[in-house]
Amino acid sequence: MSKSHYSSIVVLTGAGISAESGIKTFRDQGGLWESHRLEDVATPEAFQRDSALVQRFYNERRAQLPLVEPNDGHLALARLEKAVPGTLVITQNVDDLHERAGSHHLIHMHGELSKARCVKSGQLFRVKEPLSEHSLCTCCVPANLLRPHIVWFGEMPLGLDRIFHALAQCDLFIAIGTSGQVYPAAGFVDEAASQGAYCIEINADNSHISDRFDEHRRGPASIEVPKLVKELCGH
Ligand code: BV8
Repeated sequence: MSKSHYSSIVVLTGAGISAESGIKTFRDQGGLWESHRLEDVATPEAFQRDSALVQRFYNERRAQLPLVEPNDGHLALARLEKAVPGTLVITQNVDDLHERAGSHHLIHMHGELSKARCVKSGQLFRVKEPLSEHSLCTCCVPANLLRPHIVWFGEMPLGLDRIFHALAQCDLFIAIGTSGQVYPAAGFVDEAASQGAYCIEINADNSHISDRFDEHRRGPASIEVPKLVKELCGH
């Protein structure tokens, strides 16, 4: 197995890596935002205004998780982590396909569908049945509301200190299946490039940040990611 000459690899994934598993992206044809206005379901104000609608939006997406499987793109990234221990996957996705594929060095910077959070204590709970506007925590007395453990627009993404530390010292940055429209994730390539990392974009199409990359691999993630991983670690 050829040893990858990169020792510190940061991978940023977006909805495009889960598309071939059957999870809708946000901005492609028939994407999630077409059936829901962003402002109506993915902001704290939306949750204040109509928590039943927001809970329903996330219940719908959470219900998909047991019906979908990781694809060859997710599985290839898990192989890369085994071959190059200095690999970190940062995902904007809130599905559980990376962990189910076997990735361990993983940061869900926009939260996770499978978890709910106490609005007061911040404690996390695994979601076992659909949430409603009446769902309550078991960590407070009296109990407080549970919200989806999702980072909404205007909220602070998770793990940013670990993320910026990794970006500052990686020698390879790979973005997979992201349109580069949402910040601060869309700016990660600039952080990596500014300290000399080699930057590769894998996407079915052009993105808003394609011009920031040294190399582009146009095609579906389930084909292009295994190809790149094979070049990096021989299998
Ligand atoms: C923050 C969870 C401060 C929700 C998400 C004005 C007012 C208020 C805020 C802002 C503003 N202007 C800018 C902002 C900041 C804002 C922002 O960027 N807004 C955008 C819309 C302009 N960002 C925030 O509010 C963030 N917080 O800024 O806090 C701060 C700032 C700096 C430092 C610290 C703190 C919080 C953003 C998080 C929002 N939550 N998700 C949910 O999932 O319901 S974002 C949401 O979009 C998802 O996470 C999704 O992953 C993400 C990005 O979308 P993509 O993943 O890129 O998916 P998309 O559909 O767009 O693209 C799919 C791509 O895949 C395409 O390129 C397509 O070609 C490709 N593709 C498709 N199929 C395939 C494929 N590629 C390969 N193979 C295939 N088969």
